[in-house]
Amino acid sequence: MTENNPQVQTRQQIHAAVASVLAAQPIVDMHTHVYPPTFGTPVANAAGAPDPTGLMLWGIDEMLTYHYLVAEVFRVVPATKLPHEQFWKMSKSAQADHIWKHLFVERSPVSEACRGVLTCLSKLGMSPADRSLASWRAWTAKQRPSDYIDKVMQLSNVSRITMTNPVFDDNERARWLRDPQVANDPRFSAVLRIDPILRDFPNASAKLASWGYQASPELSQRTIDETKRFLADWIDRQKAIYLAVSLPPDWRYPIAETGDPAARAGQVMLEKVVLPLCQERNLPFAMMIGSRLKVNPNLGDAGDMVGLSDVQSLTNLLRAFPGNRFFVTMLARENQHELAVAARKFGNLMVFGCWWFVNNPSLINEITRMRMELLGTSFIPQHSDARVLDQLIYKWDHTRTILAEVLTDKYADIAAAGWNVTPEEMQRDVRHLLAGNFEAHLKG
Ligand code: FIX
Ligand code: ZN
Repeated sequence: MTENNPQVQTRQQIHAAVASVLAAQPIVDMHTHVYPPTFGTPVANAAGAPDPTGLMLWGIDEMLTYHYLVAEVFRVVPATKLPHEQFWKMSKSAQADHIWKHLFVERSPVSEACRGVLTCLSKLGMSPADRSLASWRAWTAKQRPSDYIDKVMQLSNVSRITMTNPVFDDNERARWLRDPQVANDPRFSAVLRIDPILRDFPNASAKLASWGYQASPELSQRTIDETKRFLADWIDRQKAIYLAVSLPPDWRYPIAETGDPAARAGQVMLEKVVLPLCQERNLPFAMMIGSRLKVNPNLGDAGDMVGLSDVQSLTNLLRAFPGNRFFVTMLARENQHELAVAARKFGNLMVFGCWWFVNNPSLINEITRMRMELLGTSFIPQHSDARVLDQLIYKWDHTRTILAEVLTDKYADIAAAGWNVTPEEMQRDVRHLLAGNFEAHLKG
């Protein structure tokens, strides 16, 4: 018997309550590659002429040509049969036709990325059973991009979309410089993404110099001051809510004085520019660790790979910078347990997401259970990493389903020990997981 509920809840009762609370909780998606229409869209639509270099990707052809599916189709039709350069010369719709034919029609679409397309179509009201790209394309062309964002946010119950804004991307940077209001859309938040500063400072410093900042590959105080001024200018321009970087699996901290010069430069930038600026501006720093880029350059964005990273380097950094707040996710399944244990040691670390190659049901389930058993509700179970707007629908639908199973089991476990969680307490927990932990770690 417990004072708040005399009857031990059945698992079925718990699951029903948990699923309802999860469905009702608006999500703040902390990492996506999604953009508002003000960044242009290459997709034919009812609101205006497409912009071939536009950054807002949505609709059936963009869903089908998602880089996850490009990687998968080259397994079925290898480059020996369809050379990469020939594929890249195909139109977007021809690429989509090719992927649809080989991954959906001629083989069952059972991969997570294939299944995601089906979930999106179904939730958007287009029956996958029709198997008709033509009708889906016609429907897409009748949509207005901004209204479509509202539709997708309503279907996925995402209340806020956090962008990724790579300042070294020429297309994106030009759009910010042309129109400082380009991201002035209340549904979106900006994030200053700075990979070259930490991964390739010699070349990054040359870019800064060409943009009027007196930086050079030499790690002088002037270079440090000018790089900081550059980042501060872009934090202000973007109204960035955090800074972010993706790091290779061989990122180490600290690096010996005699270490690789480019890695040393990255370390100096981290220690003397990025983390001090984040602390001054009360901004967290997000580190996504484990991406080995372009292992197969012929595949474009699909050519990146996972590698085993070093969590001890992360704990060295957390210990050295107790005044900074960090969001961290790691790409290798094998790093997840050590990362969760690291979060038990450092309150300035907020573990987040099942990133990229671990964003699959079997691994989301495993990782989320492990994190909850080690961290309670003090972590962020997921981010979508959506590159195509529609993907918010499937990435969150699939995660909610798994989260419902995990939470139901955990609540059932404590109910068996006499602790029944009320629906109000479930709602509180789910709000922490899907919005509150992110918002609290942003503010500090
Ligand atoms: O570095 C990142 O933000 C990665 O998420 C992307 O580069 C990656 O291509 C991706 O979209 C994974 O889901
Ligand atoms: Zn990403």
